[in-house]
Amino acid sequence: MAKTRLLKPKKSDRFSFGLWTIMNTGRDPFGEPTRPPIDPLEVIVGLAKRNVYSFELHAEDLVPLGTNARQRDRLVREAKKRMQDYDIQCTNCGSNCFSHPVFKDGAFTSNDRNVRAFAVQRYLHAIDLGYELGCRLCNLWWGRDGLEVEGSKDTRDALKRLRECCNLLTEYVLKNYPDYELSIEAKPNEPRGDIFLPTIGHALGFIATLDHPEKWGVVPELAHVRMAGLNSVHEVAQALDAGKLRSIHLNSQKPLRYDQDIRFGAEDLKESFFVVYLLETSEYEGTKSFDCHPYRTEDRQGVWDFVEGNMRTYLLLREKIKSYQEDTQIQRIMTKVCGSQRPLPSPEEIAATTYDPEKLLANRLPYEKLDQMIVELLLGVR
Ligand SMILES: [Mn+2]
Repeated sequence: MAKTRLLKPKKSDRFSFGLWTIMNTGRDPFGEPTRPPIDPLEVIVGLAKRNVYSFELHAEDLVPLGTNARQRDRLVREAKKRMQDYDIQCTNCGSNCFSHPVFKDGAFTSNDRNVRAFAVQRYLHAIDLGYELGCRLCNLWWGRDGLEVEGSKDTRDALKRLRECCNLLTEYVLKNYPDYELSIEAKPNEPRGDIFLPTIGHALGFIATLDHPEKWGVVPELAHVRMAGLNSVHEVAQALDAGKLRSIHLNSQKPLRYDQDIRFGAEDLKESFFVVYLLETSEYEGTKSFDCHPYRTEDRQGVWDFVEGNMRTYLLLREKIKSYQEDTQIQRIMTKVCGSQRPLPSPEEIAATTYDPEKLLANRLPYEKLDQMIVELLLGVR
């Protein structure tokens, strides 16, 4: 009974889904769609009814490219009505500058100046739309800003172009919506052979070079980190440490493969646990957003099983934090081994002290025991 209650999401859990995740039809590079598309308005209602706090979107998910102004306003009205009737927020509105063939060689880094301007315009419209929907974040996943042919773009130019476009967006929000924020979602590759700013670390370094770095944050996606063979816990931790975590895209992925976008926790429970641990034990107050899609084998019912599964796994892992923190054996090892956070002495004092490496070496590091206890805790036997 108690367990079932634990697994029921609440609005206060601040879960979120991209509209595109539910609208995914199972199409992949080798096969046609396996299920009919779901209307975005229906997705908003379906998520709200399952106690999802908010949705994210690319403006084009709701307002396809080429929609006239009257149609656009009607769609926005319809969306807002459902948001109000069913109590769901919008917390990120980006733009899809990767699906249309015009963006075949990138958006912000296209070699064609007019394509770059068009991409900026798409984002300006997305910011307007997001604002109307009550959202205050525009997350940029630029998708095709990368290359296959190294000679086709000088990366120094590409970075200058990215910077120019990002600065234009900042100028626009500062002028029109001062409380709006922007963020970068890094990905190493796919759909391009290489994508610019492949990791959160790259994005943080780049943000420091913008006109208004304070307006910019990052949105790590766990699968993108694992595609690069990196540690997603460390990427999220670095974003937190920099005070730059604006949202997070939770999902799962076998490392070093194509973008699998699997349900959260499905492939890597222990790493997922430590991501949840970071989010729940830090000051982070943003949404916990799922950016993945149902297996291609699912039908419409399976899409909602997928939605519920993501949230259930998060809630179960969150519940394990308490057991982790209250497990006296685990905590005893942690306190003993993980050491003190007391600052080091001055360089003069360090230089003058005698350190005996043999003696230091004698300190036991029972990591085998620690990790096994964590495994057993996650498996429910502690
Ligand atoms: Mn994402």
